[in-house]
Amino acid sequence: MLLRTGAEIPSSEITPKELYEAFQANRRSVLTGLGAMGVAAAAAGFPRMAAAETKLNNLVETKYAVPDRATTPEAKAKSYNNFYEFGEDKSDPAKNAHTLRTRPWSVKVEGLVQKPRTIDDDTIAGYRPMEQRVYRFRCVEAWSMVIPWDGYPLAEFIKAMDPLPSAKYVQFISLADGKQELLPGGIEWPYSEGLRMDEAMNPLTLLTFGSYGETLANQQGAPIRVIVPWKYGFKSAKSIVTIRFVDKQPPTTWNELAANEYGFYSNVNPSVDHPRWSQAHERLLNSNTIFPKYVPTLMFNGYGDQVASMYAGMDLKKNY
Ligand SMILES: Nc1nc2c(c(=O)[nH]1)N[C@H]1C(S)=C(S)[C@@H](COP(=O)(O)O)O[C@H]1N2
Ligand SMILES: [Mo]
Repeated sequence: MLLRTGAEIPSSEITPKELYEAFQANRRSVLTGLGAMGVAAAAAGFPRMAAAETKLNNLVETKYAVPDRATTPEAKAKSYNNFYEFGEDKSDPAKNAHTLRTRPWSVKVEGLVQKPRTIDDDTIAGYRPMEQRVYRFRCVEAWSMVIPWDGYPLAEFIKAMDPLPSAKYVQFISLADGKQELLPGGIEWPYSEGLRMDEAMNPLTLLTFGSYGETLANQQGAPIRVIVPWKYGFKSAKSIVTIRFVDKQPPTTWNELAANEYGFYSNVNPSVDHPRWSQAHERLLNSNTIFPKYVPTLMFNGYGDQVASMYAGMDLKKNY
């Protein structure tokens, strides 16, 4: 019915105006992408209309809150970032990432998958209604933020992509076109990360398009990233251009750079210290006070109930 154009029933009469406009703006990409299913999802809650940090509509609240900690102020979350493509200081990405062109954007889905394809980010975003999830996001340098991330479970997208049974891992590759970024030396670009298939399919793993109810800021990895809340921050690749299904553990940027410091799994684990610092405590970046507040770090970042079973029988000191 939504597809009916022309005289008989203007779509504007059967959908809220805002949704109608978003729908019109995105219809072409939706139609060429996932077909009728995508259109249905778009009607259910089309998430974005324009570039840079526009409001997301029809967010669904989920149960993944972190009730014991205050939400990090939005300004902090968007000015204290790691995005090495745009510089090495925490303040660099917010200053430098304006050169990132997030539109148009497309993601290649390739490797061990029924039908390799290239999909634009609007189509991917419109595929399911967005959920807002408040996560305790934990960086490896022993600090944490509590950020409401907006997206939907990566599992939903993976199922739709129909990977082959031989696909055991998912690799995420970030943009590095050499013109939009600074790409400092010492790191082999593009940034690459990966998850085991069961980790990628865990309902906590979020395909992320926004935070605080808005589309992602460039420095947060716009327009599309993942959030893996029970792992250290570097597992959550930003500005993804390729999602590749593979049969072997894929190479990952930090592991290649310093394997003794950064493992493939990188589950938050207070009993495994980083060679250069303890990981037993974390500094809360959830207030703007000048006195840092430290709290004990929780195994799996507090998400053990949802994820611990995936590592049953594994030595997490060896598989750090
Ligand atoms: N492409 C890319 N993704 C990346 C990084 C990066 O440098 N490049 N840094 C990682 C690290 S170390 C962290 S802690 C988080 C930071 O995410 P945030 O800036 O949104 O808090 O992004 C991760 N994803
Ligand atoms: Mo990090």
